[in-house]
Amino acid sequence: MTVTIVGAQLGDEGKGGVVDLFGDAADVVVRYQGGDNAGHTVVAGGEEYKLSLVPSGVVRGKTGVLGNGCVVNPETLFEEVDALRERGLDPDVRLAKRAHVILPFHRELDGAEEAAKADSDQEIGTTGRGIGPTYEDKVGRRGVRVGDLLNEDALRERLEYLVDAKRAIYEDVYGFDAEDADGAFDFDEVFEQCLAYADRIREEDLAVNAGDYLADRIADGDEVMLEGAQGTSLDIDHGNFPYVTSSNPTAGYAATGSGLGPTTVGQGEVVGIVKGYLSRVGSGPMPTELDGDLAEYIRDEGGEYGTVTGRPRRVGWLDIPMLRHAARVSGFTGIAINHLDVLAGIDEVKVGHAYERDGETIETLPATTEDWGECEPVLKTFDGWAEFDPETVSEQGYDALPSEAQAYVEYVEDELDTPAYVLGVGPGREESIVRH
Ligand code: 2SA
Ligand code: MG
Repeated sequence: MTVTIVGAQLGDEGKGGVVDLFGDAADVVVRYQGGDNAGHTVVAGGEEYKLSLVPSGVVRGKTGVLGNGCVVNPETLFEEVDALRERGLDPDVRLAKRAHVILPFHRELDGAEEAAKADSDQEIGTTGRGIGPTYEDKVGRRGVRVGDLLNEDALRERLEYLVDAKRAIYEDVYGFDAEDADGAFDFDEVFEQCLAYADRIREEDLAVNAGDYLADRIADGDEVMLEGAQGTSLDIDHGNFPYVTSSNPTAGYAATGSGLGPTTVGQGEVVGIVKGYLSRVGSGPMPTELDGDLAEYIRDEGGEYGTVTGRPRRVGWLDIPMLRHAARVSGFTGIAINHLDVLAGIDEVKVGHAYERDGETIETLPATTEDWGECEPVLKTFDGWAEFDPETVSEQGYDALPSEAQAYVEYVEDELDTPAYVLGVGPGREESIVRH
């Protein structure tokens, strides 16, 4: 059996905590897309772990697999593994041979394109991790995969073309001087760097044929959790293009990006992770966006700062059309609603129940960002709930949650026609109500 965890909004819904919670039953936790642009915070045993690449389940002693759908910066991988070891853990991580490798020039190109677009206000606000340029090279059939690192001849051949091609873009298209890029566009340096990555991948026996590996683990009776990063509205197909990431966080890609079949993924649960309000780092429309004191209050209470980049996140009310879209695209079998504690103490809690555009009421997400940007939210108001003690509520369960918060939860369940399996009432993994 599998459980797939998908962000229902714009990332930072608290997926790490839910993965960690459900991860107890899993033996293997798989990332199927994205790279070190993710920021998963896991609190366990009073310790806080911030991970951007290693699947958060490894904190609990699970096998963590970076699937073929990921883009992997080996430097980040090794740093995170080392940091976990320093804290006394023994992380078991596997790396798909089919996953593409983020190389130093990918990061440079990410920054260069953002800088080029800044003049016309077109920048995406990427994490600068080289995610987009690496996926470009994957789709352009010129990237380097983990398996190529392990074959010196293949590697040399790939890099000879790739480094030159990328240098030309960096210099001729963006107008930068490659000499200033710390060797990122120097064939010899990149090649040496890749050989060093390969040495460590070999030494630690990290590389696997991930689809086969996972199928074998399932055949052995192991449970697999598929951990999505980012969120549905950042999906390259189903998000608000172009203000998206370059991969598919939605559930369909859990199959493609892991090498398991859609029937395998579909036999299991697909859990959409919802934050009780909305946050966004980076550009793009946000019809329910808040500003002023209330925004600041929620940002501070919720610790809404990027895990990877530290950027303050924009915040807003829950956007129900966005959630209806997410539930359909990924076929949620259940949801988790996090951060109910953050909203506690606010007099009136609102949600964007629908949108209005050109006098028309719209219940789901428009297909273009321009149309979405013209939407005004149709707000629905709920009575706020008082502060509560997360520990007591977690212990005593749903009935101990303030009735106003229950009404809020049940509204979301009704709108999405999906039960809430988990309610997050505090940052700790213990501070949640598990209902199913
Ligand atoms: P990229 O770097 O190419 O993937 O950026 C493209 C867009 O995707 C957004 N994005 C994210 N949004 C929220 N959280 C993300 N992860 C980190 C976190 C972000 C951080 O968990 O806090 O630390 O800043 C994430 N990753 C990508 C990004 O903002 C662009 O809008
Ligand atoms: Mg995050």
